[in-house]
Formats: sequence, C-alpha cells, structure tokens
Amino acid sequence: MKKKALIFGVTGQDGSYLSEILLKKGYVVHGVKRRSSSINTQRVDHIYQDPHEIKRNFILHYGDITDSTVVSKIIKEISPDEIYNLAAQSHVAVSFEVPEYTANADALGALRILEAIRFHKLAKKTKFYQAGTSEMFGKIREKIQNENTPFNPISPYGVAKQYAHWITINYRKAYGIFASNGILFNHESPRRGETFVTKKIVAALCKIKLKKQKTLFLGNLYAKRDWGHAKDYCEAMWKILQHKKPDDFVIATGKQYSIKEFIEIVSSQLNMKIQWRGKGINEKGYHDGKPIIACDKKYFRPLDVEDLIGNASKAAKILKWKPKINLKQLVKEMIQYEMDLN
Ligand code: NAP
Ligand code: F7E
Repeated sequence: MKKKALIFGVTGQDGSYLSEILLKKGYVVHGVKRRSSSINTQRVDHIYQDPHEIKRNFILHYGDITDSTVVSKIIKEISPDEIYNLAAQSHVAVSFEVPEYTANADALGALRILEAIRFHKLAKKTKFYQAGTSEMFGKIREKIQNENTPFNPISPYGVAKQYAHWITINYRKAYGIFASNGILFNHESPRRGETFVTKKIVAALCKIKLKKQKTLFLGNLYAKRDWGHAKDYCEAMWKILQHKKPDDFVIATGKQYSIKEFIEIVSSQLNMKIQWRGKGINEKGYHDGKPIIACDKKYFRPLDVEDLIGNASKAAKILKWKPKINLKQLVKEMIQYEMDLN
C-alpha cells in the first residue's frame, strides 16, 4: 500500500516542491487549498494537470487552517501516514498588519491538526511535521543559531510560530505523537512569493536590465540572512519524518549575506555594475549613472531581525542532510526563470 501524505499549505512555494518530492517517492499526496476569488494553484497546476499516474496520486481538498471542523474532517477521512503543516500567513512584515489572524493561522493552526490527530486516535499512525522558522530566534541570543539557541522572537509571526513549535513538542511528550519541528532558515526559489526580498530583487533587476522598470524600492539593506534553496529544504522536511524518533532540527546553509550583498550577486550575474551613494533612507544604488535602487519607508518593519545564520550540523549528522544548491546557483535559476517570463 502506498503511503499517504497530507500537506496543509500545498499551494505555497514549499508545498509545491514537497508534493513533487513525495510523489516521486511513491506517496499518494493529499493537499489542502483555500478557496480564493482568483486562481491560487499555479504552483501545483503542472502536477494536477499531468495526464499520467502522478495525477491520480495528487488529490486536492478545500479547507482552511483556521477552520477546525474541516481540519478535523479531512484528517479523519484521509487517515494519513504523514501530515506536513506548511499553511501559514508567512510574511513577517504583513504579520505586523494582521497580528490576530497571523496568530490564529500560524499558532492555532498547528494545534488544530495535533488535536485532530489525538481526537481521531491517530497518535500511533500519523506523523506530524511543523514548519518552524529561524524568525523565532528574532533578536539573536547567539551569533550562530542551532537547536539549543534560546528563542527571542520580535514579530507577531515569530511569536505565533513559537507557540506552534512548543505545542508540537507538548503533544509529542503528552500523547506520544510522532511530532517534529523543522527550524528552517530562509529558503527561496523561482516559486518564491513576489513580495519576499530575494524574488522582489531578482524580478526587478531583470526588468531593469530589460528596460521594463526604472527603480526598485526596498527597506532595510543591512539585514543579514542565511538563504538556501526550497527544494533542498523540502527534502529535509521528509527526512525529519523518516528519522526513527520525533525531534527538532535546524535546517540552514551556514552562510550569511546582507540584502546589499544579495543585490550585488544578482547584479553581477546580470552584468550590471552597481555603485552605492548616500546613507540611511537616502542610500541609493546607481547603474550607468542612474539611481535604480532606492529605499522607501514603507518597506521598513517596526522591528527587524538583523542577523541570522544557522548551524545545521545536527541534521547533517543524524539525517545525513546537506544543502546541494548554493546561493549563486539559486540566483542563476531565479534569474533564468524571470528572464523566460519577460
Ligand atoms: P508560502 O509560499 O507563503 O505558502 C504558504 C501556504 O499556506 C500557501 O499554500 C497558502 O495558501 C497557505 N495558507 C495560508 N493561510 C492559510 C489558511 N488560513 N488556511 C490554509 N492554508 C493557508 O510559504 P512557504 O515559503 O512555502 O513556507 C511554507 C511554510 O514554512 C510556512 O508555514 C512558512 O511560515 C514556513 N517557513 C518558511 C520559510 C521560508 O523561508 N520560505 C522559512 C521557515 C519557515 P494560498 O496559496 O491560498 O495563500
Ligand atoms: O525579508 C529585508 C527585510 O521578507 C528578508 C519568510 O519566508 O523567512 C522569510 O521571512 C529581509 C528582512 O524574509 C525589503 O526587512 C529589505 O530583514 O524576504 P523577507 P523574512 O522576513 O526573513 C523566514 C525564515 C520565514 O519563516 C518567513 O516565513 O529583507 N528587506 N527590503 C525586505 N523584505 C521584503 N520582504 N521586502 C523589501 O522590500
């Protein structure tokens, strides 16, 4: 019998890569999508429309992580071997605008799934993966963060995800559910949402190169992130649930770049030399004498996580996981995708 996986957040960046990975491994993949007034399945349409076997193994259900009735009903009906909770209001800046909704979806969403596993007596059958985040480290307490680094979240998103992290551990210990947390650092791809900084930079610089856009407006250029490729990180999610016991794992590359350095990597691959002039909000990036990058107050957050870099040696040792795609290769793939669109 084929294993059954259920993915909440199947229409997102990670949901789409994880679906592909699980289908290749022979799973039947059930995904939960939200009803929306415009199409929100672009990232998985290529799977759904595949005329071959893969289609029959990929089944979508309507649902919402804020609706415990439907969460419970879907879990009971499918009785999955593995559940991946990737559903979230995942934008940190937006979480300051919609903190209550973010808490409902990102914190209580995990609880709703865990309660359904417990209530339907699936504790011995269903494994649970919670999509935790480096944003929980917030204003960092250690220069390099690992599984033992204390959390110190500074956004409504980070606080909500911390609840989900601890409730996952609580249900593991209290009810013996195989419930594991990934603590994933930033991961990107051509399928990244348009308003996250890497996608925004790559898309805009490609358009500027093609003279279809004049200026890219950004916020904090000095924040540093540890960026990997979503495909590698989704493979890690699966490995986390295949480990012999439930546990928590940091997934990261161990390399860190600032937003400004990321811009320079992208612009150098596009053969565009950038010169920086000015300070603070007035800092600008010039190309061929023209200001193509500028700052806009609206892209600054009330509080920003400045400095993240992860140590994934536990995952390397126990799960034999290592990232395969480096930042330059990731940028190359993202540029290629944008150029093909233009
Ligand atoms: P994403 O592209 O924003 O995808 C989020 C998914 O959640 C989408 O399918 C979205 O559906 C769904 N969703 C949002 N609210 C929902 C609700 N109320 N009910 C049901 N589904 C809902 O995020 P991602 O980058 O793939 O990240 C996947 C997960 O990992 C998220 O939980 C995120 O917080 C976490 N994470 C991401 C990163 C990263 O760097 N990418 C790092 C650490 C952790 P729609 O398509 O309808 O919007
Ligand atoms: O911002 C700065 C911004 O929105 C990265 C999510 O997947 O990763 C992601 O959260 C940095 C921040 O990612 C703009 O201030 C400057 O310092 O791409 P981002 P994030 O906030 O790190 C974590 C691990 C998650 O879990 C989240 O779900 O870039 N920045 N200028 C900007 N950021 C954005 N979005 N837009 C700008 O114009």
